Amino acid sequence: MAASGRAVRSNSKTTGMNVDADIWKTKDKAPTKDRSVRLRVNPEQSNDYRVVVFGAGGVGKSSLVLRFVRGTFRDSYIPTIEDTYRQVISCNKQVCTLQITDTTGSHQFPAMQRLSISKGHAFILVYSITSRQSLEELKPIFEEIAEIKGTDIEGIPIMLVGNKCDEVNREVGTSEGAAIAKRWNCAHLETSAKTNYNVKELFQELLQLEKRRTMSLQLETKKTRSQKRKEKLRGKCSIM
Ligand SMILES: Nc1nc2c(ncn2[C@@H]2O[C@H](COP(=O)(O)OP(=O)(O)O)[C@@H](O)[C@H]2O)c(=O)[nH]1
Ligand SMILES: [Mg+2]
Repeated sequence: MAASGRAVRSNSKTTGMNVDADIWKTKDKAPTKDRSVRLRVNPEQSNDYRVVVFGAGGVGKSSLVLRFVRGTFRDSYIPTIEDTYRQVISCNKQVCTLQITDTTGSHQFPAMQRLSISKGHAFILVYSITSRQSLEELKPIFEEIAEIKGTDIEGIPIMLVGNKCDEVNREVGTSEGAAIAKRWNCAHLETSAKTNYNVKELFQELLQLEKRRTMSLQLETKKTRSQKRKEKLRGKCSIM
């Protein structure tokens, strides 16, 4: 199909009017060919930007996502299987969907994990500052991301996040988290989903790390008709 699509285009370019005449002759078949050309969509050109959140169970992945998407927080712990949330953002001055996938934990469902990594454009790796173990559990996840993405990893936004920084029983120092982030060549931030500390900043920074597209959480608002008219009138006025 694809090959025939290309052939149609290059023919019409090189032979011009004669090909058009041929199309009229084979009127019934031509539209089918044409449709196949238009339906081919490159997934990389789609308007979705996929962010995947990884980390051990209980570190606050779901809480961070829910705080960001809905502005809510709950004290109870409800284990997640996999949930995806969607937000409208601006990408290269166009409207785009930010897809946030909240995963189950560190190493359950390896096939799902590999699929999420292959599809993901950016990653948030969460540990709890109250658990050294949760930071250690991120190492195999980071290694798997590095393995699947290969040399592309350099351009992939990754944030290492120390959540629950409102807690007093700290096991991981801020500088320890920062040192690991430096080793993994990614950014580091401490957050609290509970007190809403650095949550929006986390997503903002992640989008800023993406250098292949220009992305922002703010949508550029379109001017209304009356705004445009007012501006036009203002431009016409002059001091007599
Ligand atoms: N103190 C504190 N508790 C939090 C924070 N974020 C999440 N929690 C609590 O940690 C538990 C696990 O949170 P959850 O988001 O379900 O963790 P997940 O398994 O990583 O998705 C819940 O009881 C939350 O209320 C935080 O920033 N500070
Ligand atoms: Mg969860």
